[in-house]
Amino acid sequence: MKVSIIMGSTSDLEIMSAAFATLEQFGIPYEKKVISAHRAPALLAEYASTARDRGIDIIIAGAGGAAHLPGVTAAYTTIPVIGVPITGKAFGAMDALLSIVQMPSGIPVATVGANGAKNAALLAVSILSISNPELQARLQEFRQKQTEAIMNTEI
Ligand code: RP5
Repeated sequence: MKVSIIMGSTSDLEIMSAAFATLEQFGIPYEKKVISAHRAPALLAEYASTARDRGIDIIIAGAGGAAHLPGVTAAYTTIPVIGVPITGKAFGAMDALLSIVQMPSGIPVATVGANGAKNAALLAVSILSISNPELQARLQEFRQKQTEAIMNTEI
């Protein structure tokens, strides 16, 4: 069981580090890498097409702007890809959001909200928990604590 977290640039690192923290919280091993679909297309093709054989179960891909990283990644592998639209300089996160969520038919990318790296990791945990009762219990416990935190909140 292993997750891959990739991003288009080191400028995405701050946002994407929320995914590292969440996977660590659940004790899920992950690898992380900066790979650009347009600056290093051959590297991405090699990385994504060998991901399954390297033991990766899910790829989380964060990118801003034209944000083709998650889509190109998904085209090179049949393991689930979760896309994280990152806020850019010109249009907020709308350009990244639309280019990730609007994948043409045949190659899906599960898309979370703008800068939603934590939710991407939680979705990965949820998918992995389908065949992992221990992880299922940890996720249930996380939800319970979250609920209690709300219930105990006083303002
Ligand atoms: C995308 O372009 C990256 O994912 C990043 O969000 C955006 C800007 O990249 P830099 O110009 O900061 O490297 O490829």
